[in-house]
Amino acid sequence: MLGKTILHVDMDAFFAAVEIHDNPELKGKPIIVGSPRDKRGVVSTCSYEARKYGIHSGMPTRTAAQRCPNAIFLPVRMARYQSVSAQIMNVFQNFTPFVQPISCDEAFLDVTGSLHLFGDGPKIAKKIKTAIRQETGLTCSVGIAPNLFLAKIASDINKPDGITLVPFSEKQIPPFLAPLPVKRMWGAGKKMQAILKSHNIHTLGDLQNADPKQLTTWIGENAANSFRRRAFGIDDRPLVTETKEKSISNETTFPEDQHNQKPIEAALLDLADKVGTRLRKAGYYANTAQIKIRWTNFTTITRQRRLDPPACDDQTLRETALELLRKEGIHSTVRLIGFAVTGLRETDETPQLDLFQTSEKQTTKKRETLSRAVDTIRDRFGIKSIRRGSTLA
Ligand code: TTP
Ligand code: MG
Repeated sequence: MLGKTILHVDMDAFFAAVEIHDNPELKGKPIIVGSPRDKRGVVSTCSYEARKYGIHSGMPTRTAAQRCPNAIFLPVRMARYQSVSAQIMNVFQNFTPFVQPISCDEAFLDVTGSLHLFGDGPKIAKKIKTAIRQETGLTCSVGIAPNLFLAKIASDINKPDGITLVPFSEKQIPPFLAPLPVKRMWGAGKKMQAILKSHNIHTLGDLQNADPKQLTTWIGENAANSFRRRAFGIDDRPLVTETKEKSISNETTFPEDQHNQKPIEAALLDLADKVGTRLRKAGYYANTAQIKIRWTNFTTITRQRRLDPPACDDQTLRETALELLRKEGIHSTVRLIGFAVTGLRETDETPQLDLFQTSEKQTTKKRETLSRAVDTIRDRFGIKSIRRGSTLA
């Protein structure tokens, strides 16, 4: 089983669907959004009814008009589509902060950390579809997969208004991909497709079975390697979120999966210390502390808590880390443990608090002074020179 759950969400016939939503009389008709029918220019997109005539994005509108004389041509209203796009992106944020917008109507979502909140991939996909429909009146299609490439391929398979779940077991992925035509693959431009076709490679299955050496002589080493990897569904690119929130994290994988509380807690406290030292060196305070646990079956969870007031001292970080771990409980064997602080800021001032110095704030100030003293000693004598008893366990 593979570890991440990635969704690719893509709106159906986006510009055309917005036009139909705004003018329901257009429903069920061949709608073309783009240049006027008698001018030079191309189709931006068209409704699924128009696609039956072979019309598609990028086709000259004059050709489209010939293929479907009673199509309705509408101009592009970009401002309107952009405002719908913003609504969609907002919906995504309700399900995960890890969103990578690809264009105005599609995005990747890493929902791995949201599974415990909303259910498995297909459940989240349904919830997102419902939320988008409620918010915008429009439909979208969703691909669910363990990586970006597979999710993107999948969202296209049951379009429109569909959900496609890619198998998550490594064995089942190549047979799932095998029947798909090569053109479904990113980077397989017209020229590349023609070369592959001339060597009888039409599907991803053909690519899987192709002799790597021969493939290299046909399309070059780089393309051959990357196409083969993709044909087998391999893709380890990370999702790149647009607004990268500042965070500091550390994690550790146990040499052997752990079930005992003591060593797991000791490892977590070590991580909290390391993160704390880096946090203070960077000159930040954090308003959120987060633990990450990867269980033996590779499912990964995160649990977080707000730090109020924002803190950077070891004791607060250690206490919060332990509290989060104990609350979750070690109900399975642990493969990896991690600790992170997010919501970093340069000051611990909070508007409400600074009206009067609260006792919590005085406590964290004292702890901070102590932690900074420890940092000075560690800087001179090394990280192991000064440790708390519980970490030694
Ligand atoms: P797509 O998601 O590629 O297409 P679509 O949403 O219209 O249809 P599908 O159901 O197949 O996803 O593109 C999103 C929007 O981007 C599309 O509605 C119009 C615009 N667009 C162009 O303006 N020109 C183009 O060549 C393409 C491909 C899209
Ligand atoms: Mg689309």
